[in-house]
Amino acid sequence: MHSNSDSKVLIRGKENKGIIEFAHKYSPSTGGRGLGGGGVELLQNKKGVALVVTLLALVLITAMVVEFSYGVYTSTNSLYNWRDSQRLSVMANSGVSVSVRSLSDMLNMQNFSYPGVVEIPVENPFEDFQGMISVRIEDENSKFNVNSIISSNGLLNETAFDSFKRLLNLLSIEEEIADRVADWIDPDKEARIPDSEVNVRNSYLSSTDELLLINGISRENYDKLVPYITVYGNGLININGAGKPVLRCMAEGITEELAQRIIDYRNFTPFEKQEHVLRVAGFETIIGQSLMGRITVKGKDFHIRSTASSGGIKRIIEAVFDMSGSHGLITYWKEY
Ligand SMILES: [Ca+2]
Repeated sequence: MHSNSDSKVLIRGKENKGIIEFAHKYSPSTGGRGLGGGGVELLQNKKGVALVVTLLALVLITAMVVEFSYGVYTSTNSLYNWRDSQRLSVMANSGVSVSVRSLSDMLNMQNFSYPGVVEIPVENPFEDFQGMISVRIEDENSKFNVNSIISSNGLLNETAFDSFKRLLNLLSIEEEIADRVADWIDPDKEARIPDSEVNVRNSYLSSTDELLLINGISRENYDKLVPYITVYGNGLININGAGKPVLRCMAEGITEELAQRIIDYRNFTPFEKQEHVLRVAGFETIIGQSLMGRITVKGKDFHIRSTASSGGIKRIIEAVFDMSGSHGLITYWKEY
């Protein structure tokens, strides 16, 4: 499915003499490509060259500290061609660093973040490296936070719970999954449905993978659900990035057409305040009002996946950064 939503990306990067600003507009006809659904837009473009400049600068800097990390990599990668592997690791790290810096600049500069997902593949970033660095930045606030169905006092958050059930319905997944997840998270042992309190964790999910441990959640259901959910963030949904099912699950009356109007609106001009949703036709009254306090226009937690590959070897870093402070704070890190 192709999508023409979210066609603008704003990236700032540092270059020798100071901060320069890159503002790129990608139209679907000139290379922006969408994977559809869930705000999963893949933006491929020739203008990604701007990122190359930033990447190159960082790659050069990090190359200088390669020697420092030799010790670590000789022990963990002794079976590999460790030099190549280490080089890719440095590249992947550079991708993460560039992403965090760009995000930080962007978030400090403006009071909104847009779009929900950006993916920029960079081929042969510099002369001496034949390979690919691909960075994918995803706003976790563009998804539904499954942890939000249980409030911090341990009780059900009815509004969020209803949203979760609607999301499941929209994805053709049995609604009782919501009960199972609620019992998995809530501290009590009162089963909402038979066996939903058996072998449960009774605490918040630390990753979406944990859903696979819950009785009744099949791999198939998980795969359908996972693009639209998160365990990070404050439970507020970023209307500048949320995909259609996430927008729709927020309130009963949000039809496919109304959700599309939000997407069309933000494509034209991203929302700068939550109240601006009231400007979208159909949201002026009760539906729009019901969203106040439940939505945001700025992401807080961002998932970054940086892949460096060359000659059949690949290094991937997946990380989540809390960007609410002046610098990104790592809340998750995996390298493989
Ligand atoms: Ca429980």
